[in-house]
Amino acid sequence: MAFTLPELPFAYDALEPFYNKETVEIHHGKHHQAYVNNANAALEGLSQFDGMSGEEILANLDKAPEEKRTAIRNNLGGHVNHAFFWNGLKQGTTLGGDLEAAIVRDFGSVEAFKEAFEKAAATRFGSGWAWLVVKDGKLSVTSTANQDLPEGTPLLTIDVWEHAYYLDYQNRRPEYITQYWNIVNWDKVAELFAAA
Ligand code: MN3
Repeated sequence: MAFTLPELPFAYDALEPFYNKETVEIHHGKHHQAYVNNANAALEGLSQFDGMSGEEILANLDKAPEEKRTAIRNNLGGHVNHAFFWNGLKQGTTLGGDLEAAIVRDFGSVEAFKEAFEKAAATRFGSGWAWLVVKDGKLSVTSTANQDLPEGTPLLTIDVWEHAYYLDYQNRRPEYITQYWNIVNWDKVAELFAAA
């Protein structure tokens, strides 16, 4: 078994001017590809994971030899998180319907949700991800370090590794986070919420 780099669900320049072509090309073609390659190398010969999804393998890391676990967690986690991230990006969608109602119910307002998400993304020290997740029907915001996955079912994520924004925003992570709202694929988030 081997994981492969998924094709992007949009053209490399589809997120401009908020997320530019060169950033997407390097982020997908170099960074994400490296996670795929390194995950495959770490998993080589581990037939106990045959047929499992990336998420399933990560949930069963104790079945891997101890010396392989860190490499699998970091690199397979990197692959799973980036695949999820790309699927959540698109320009021109809007938040509405049951998802908006649930956000208002659980955060008080859409603005309060956005503030909580931006804060989680801005205050994640070093490299990691901020998330909107649903667990037992309730929405919440969280963040994870490195390439760790969140608890609960992820609906939306932002990559706050420096490689995700440095070409476009240099050290200005808060500006990248604010601009991110222009490229959230709310249709995908609503679809994931309905399925959860
Ligand atoms: Mn990244």
